[in-house]
Amino acid sequence: MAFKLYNAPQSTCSQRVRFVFNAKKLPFEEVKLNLLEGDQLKPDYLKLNPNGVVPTLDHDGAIIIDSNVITEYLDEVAPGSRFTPEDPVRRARMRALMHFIDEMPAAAVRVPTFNLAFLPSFQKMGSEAFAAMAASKPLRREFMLSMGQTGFPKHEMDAALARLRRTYERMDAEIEKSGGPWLLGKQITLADVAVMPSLVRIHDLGMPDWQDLPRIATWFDNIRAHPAFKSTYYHGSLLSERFPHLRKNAPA
Ligand SMILES: N[C@@H](CCC(=O)N[C@@H](CS)C(=O)NCC(=O)O)C(=O)O
Repeated sequence: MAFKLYNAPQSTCSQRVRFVFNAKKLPFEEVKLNLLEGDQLKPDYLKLNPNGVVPTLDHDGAIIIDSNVITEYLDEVAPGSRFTPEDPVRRARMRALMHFIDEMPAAAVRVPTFNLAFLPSFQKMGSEAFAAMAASKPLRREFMLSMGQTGFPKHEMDAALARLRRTYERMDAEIEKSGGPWLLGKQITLADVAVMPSLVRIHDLGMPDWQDLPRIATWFDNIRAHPAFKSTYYHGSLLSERFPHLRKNAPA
C-alpha cells in the first residue's frame, strides 16, 4: 500500500491525519503545500480536491478528501492501533462528536488563527489582489471576505472564543460520562484526534481557557504524551514556530 498525503505542516486538519499515520506506524509520502502562496488553488491540485483545501490522501491512486473521512478510511484499511470502537453505538457516538467538533472548535479556531497569524500577510496585499485571492477559494471565499484586510472585529473574536470554551465544557462532560481519560472512555478514538489540533492551536496562540477544567488539562497532557504526537508536530507545525510575531503570546 502506498500513501501520499498532500498537506501543510501547520494545518489543523492535516495534523489529524498525520497523527493517525504516525500512531499506526504507517509510512507515507508527505507533499507539503504552501497555503499562503495558494498551492491548494492550483488547477492540478483542484482536480484532486475541488474544495481547494488540505489534506488530500492518494492511496494507490484512490483520492480521498476531508480529514475526518481520511482518518476513518485509514482506520478501516490500515493495520495498527485502532481508533474506532467495535460497538456500533459507541461508534455512532464517536461520529456524532466528530460532527460537533467540525462544526464548533474546528470552525471557531480559524478566527483567532487568521486574525493573529495570517492577517499580517494579507494586509501586505493590494486590495484587488486580496479580493481576487478570496474569490479564488471554493470553500472559504465568504470567510475571507468577512475577515477582509482589517481582520475579524472583537465581537467575532469573542464569539469564536466562547464557542471554543463551550467545546472544552462539552469535552469535560463527555469525559466525566465515559469515565475517561479519553472522550469515549479508555480507548483513544478518532474523536480525540479530531479535536486535538484545535486545543493545540489555541494553546500555541497563548489562549488556553481550560485551567478550571482539570479533566481537560489531563486530556491535553495525555494527548501530548501520546507516542504519535511528537512526529505529528514536527518542527514548523506550530504557528508560533512559523510566525515569530506570535512568540510573545506563546505559553511556557
Ligand atoms: N473539512 C475539511 C476542511 C479542510 C480545511 O479547511 N483545510 C484548511 C487547512 S486546516 C485549508 O486547506 N485552508 C486553505 C485555505 O483556506 O485556502 C477537512 O477537514 O479536510
